[in-house]
Amino acid sequence: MRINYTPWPEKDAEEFKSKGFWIDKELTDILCRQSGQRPESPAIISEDVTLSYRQLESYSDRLASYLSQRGLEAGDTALVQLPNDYPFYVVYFALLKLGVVPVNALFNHNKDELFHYADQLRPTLIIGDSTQALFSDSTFTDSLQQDLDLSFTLLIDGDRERSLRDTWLSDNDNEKSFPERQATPNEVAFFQLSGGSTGTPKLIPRTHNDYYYSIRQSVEVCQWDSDTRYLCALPAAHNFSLSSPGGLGVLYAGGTLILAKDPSPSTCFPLIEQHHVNWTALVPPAAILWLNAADNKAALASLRYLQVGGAKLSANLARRVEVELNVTLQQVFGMAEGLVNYTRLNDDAWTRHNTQGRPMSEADKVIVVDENNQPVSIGEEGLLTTSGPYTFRGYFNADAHNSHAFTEEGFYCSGDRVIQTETGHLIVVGRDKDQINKGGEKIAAEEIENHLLSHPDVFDAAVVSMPDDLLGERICAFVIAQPNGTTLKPVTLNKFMRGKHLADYKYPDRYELVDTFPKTKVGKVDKKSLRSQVEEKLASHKSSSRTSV
Ligand code: AMP
Ligand code: DBH
Repeated sequence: MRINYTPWPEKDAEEFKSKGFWIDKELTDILCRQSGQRPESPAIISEDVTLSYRQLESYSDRLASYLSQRGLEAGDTALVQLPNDYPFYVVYFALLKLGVVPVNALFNHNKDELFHYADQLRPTLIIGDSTQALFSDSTFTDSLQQDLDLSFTLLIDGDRERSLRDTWLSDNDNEKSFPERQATPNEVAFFQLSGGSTGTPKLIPRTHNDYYYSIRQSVEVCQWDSDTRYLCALPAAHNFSLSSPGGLGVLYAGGTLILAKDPSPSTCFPLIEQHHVNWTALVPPAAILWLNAADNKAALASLRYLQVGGAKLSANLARRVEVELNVTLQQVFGMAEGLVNYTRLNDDAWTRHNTQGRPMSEADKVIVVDENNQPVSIGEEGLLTTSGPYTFRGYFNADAHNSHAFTEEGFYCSGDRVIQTETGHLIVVGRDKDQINKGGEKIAAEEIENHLLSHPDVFDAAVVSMPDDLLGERICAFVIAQPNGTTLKPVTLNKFMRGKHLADYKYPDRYELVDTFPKTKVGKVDKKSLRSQVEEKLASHKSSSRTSV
């Protein structure tokens, strides 16, 4: 099956090739070049396992051969959910080698998200990890298979079927017995996930050519090489930690990728010390936890650069990160849809602390526009629109949404409110999309509202962000009960929502039961006003608890 996606116009594609942005190679080239150049160098360290480039290549060959024997072939799709452990990359490369196109769910995604992805992609194959809650009991995968009429599920350490780990650990003379196929660098390599702002999570088709360019260019901007020792503490599948430059960037550069199960100081500090990590990436709340782990900073002696992105970092925290952790900060403002901005390693302190970086490529086009799609001046606030050699042209199977996610010129409207400086750096000042950014985790308000509306006693629901010292934002759900819905209480709603099996970060942190919603002039729910309402409540609560102490 050929996966349907919106390609770049022929003219643009030709330009990207002639300028050397697209090199007509598949992402498997990342591993192939290094397993040739430095076969015995350590590629991945995860707990007590160290894989060399040669091993990573041969493990993924063996897995690809096994999957091919089981009937998988180019054009099939897969739903994968794996934690931060080396099998994530073995599976990633094995599927690329076969031309099987996966979506990699984040490991905090729950049943609801996985059902949605599977529903959209109709995967031939599901791969999970039996040590993770969802895949530890077979009822979930059985129901997924039955409901969606999917083929089969494989587990890293399964007992029901041959465990996947055995396929690559067994000494197999016939390591590479899957069909050679013609490279298709303009086709979709895998689907990235969007935080989204609509009712259903959206899938982002990423082609070999575009994604490979974003990785190579990221490596260039960050000046990574074989001495880079990068700690991946955010979920491996996230666009930030996969490609900015992330796990794939280290492998491209020939460095060493060290995997952490989570970004807490207690997990990461010993790994940094033990493996002489010199780069890592965090979201702002994790950076705050690192700042607070004051007693153990000697462990960070080898760390030179700390990337922070996914959500806005305040200038004050930016300064503290550099001073207190003794690192150079790199702000990263990216999106799974494409465009990634970095502060440069030699940017001055003001730029590093106050901006979210500038586009990584000379070929990125960024136009900041007003509500009528007219460009605003440098220094003025507006909406970010962008196009370029690694910014996608359409969500998968979402024509209606695509028709307003892009301008007529094919620029993606990211929904971010930004100011562009004289130097081309961007300062993120707000958001025009109906989304909550809870410390880097994006939540589409509409998705949560739809779940609330399915409660029989809920008449209407409006979900907005509320400020939070650690996470930046949390979720507040304003709810109007049905006229006769007498017993509606926050605890009831909370219990009801938990039954929806959503990713943990999506549950509202606060419920406000109200009689009406404020409306804008055109009769829409005035979310700005709801945000101020809850903000005021929180502020007065804070000051009253302060006076009562
Ligand atoms: P997604 O589309 O789910 O990949 O999320 C990308 C969005 O995350 C961007 O459009 C921004 O809204 C937000 N984001 C990412 N990095 C930053 C950052 N450094 N500062 C502020 N917002 C960010
Ligand atoms: O938040 C993001 O999606 C993000 C942040 C930093 C991203 O996709 C990226 C870098 O590539």
